[in-house]
Amino acid sequence: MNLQEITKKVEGVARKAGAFIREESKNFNLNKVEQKGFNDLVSYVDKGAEEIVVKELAEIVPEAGFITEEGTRSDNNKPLTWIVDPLDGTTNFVHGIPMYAVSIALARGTEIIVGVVYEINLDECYAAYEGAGSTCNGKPIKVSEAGELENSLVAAGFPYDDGGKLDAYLQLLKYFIKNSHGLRRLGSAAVDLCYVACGRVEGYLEYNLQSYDVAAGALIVKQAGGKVTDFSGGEDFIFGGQILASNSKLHGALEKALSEKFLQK
Ligand code: 2AM
Ligand code: CA
Ligand code: CA
Repeated sequence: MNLQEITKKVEGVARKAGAFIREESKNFNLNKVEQKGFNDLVSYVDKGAEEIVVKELAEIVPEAGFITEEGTRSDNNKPLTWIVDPLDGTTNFVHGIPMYAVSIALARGTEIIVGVVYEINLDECYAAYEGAGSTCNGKPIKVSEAGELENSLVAAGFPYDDGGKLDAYLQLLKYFIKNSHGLRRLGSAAVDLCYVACGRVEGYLEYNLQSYDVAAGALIVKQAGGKVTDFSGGEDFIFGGQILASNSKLHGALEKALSEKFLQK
């Protein structure tokens, strides 16, 4: 099977897991959850979606290993590895905010060669494979053309483990609030990245993330003409826990702000 065929099949898998999550969201009730135990129900939906994904991916490329958030399968010493977050944006899901996604990537070594993100409630399936450009529901997408921070919208995540640098990070975010069209906190790293890819936002940054949060989305940004680095401009953004994604044109300005207001603090 070639990468194009694999990507098509992975889109089907993401949509299937997404349909399961969408169905579960209809029965979702915070009071009921508290009785059952908050984490149990969430992990039931996350794990249920992951089981669907893992079973189907294993049939598409049987020789590939897995890195998955819920640990349904873990086997990351193969030449090819599936990197899976079955539900990215769990806090949104729990609170009934309809922005969450299924994220699936295929890596060759540490290089991502296929990425699919399905934003469940908008029914938007983003996909890319090595060298082919990015699509949303089959149509080509491109990053935006804006080159100035003053004409840009920036998305950022707030770290759950701030590494003792939350004050510096908030100063950086304050700079973006004051000098751009605005700042957004969408709550799903996978969706943030796809919004850079399709031009809804010009830049996105977050730290203390895991590979399964960003692997698929990072390829989708790059194949849509964007740029993705770690906070220092390097390549360690899948496993390194820091990600800066942009439409390329804005990257320098974002990197400069990060360096001056965060890294040097
Ligand atoms: P998740 O929904 O799969 O947990 C939002 O800032 C991003 O951070 C999401 O992609 C989210 O992925 C991730 N994240 C990491 N740690 C988290 C936590 N403790 N609670 C919620 N989201 C977390
Ligand atoms: Ca995640
Ligand atoms: Ca998750």
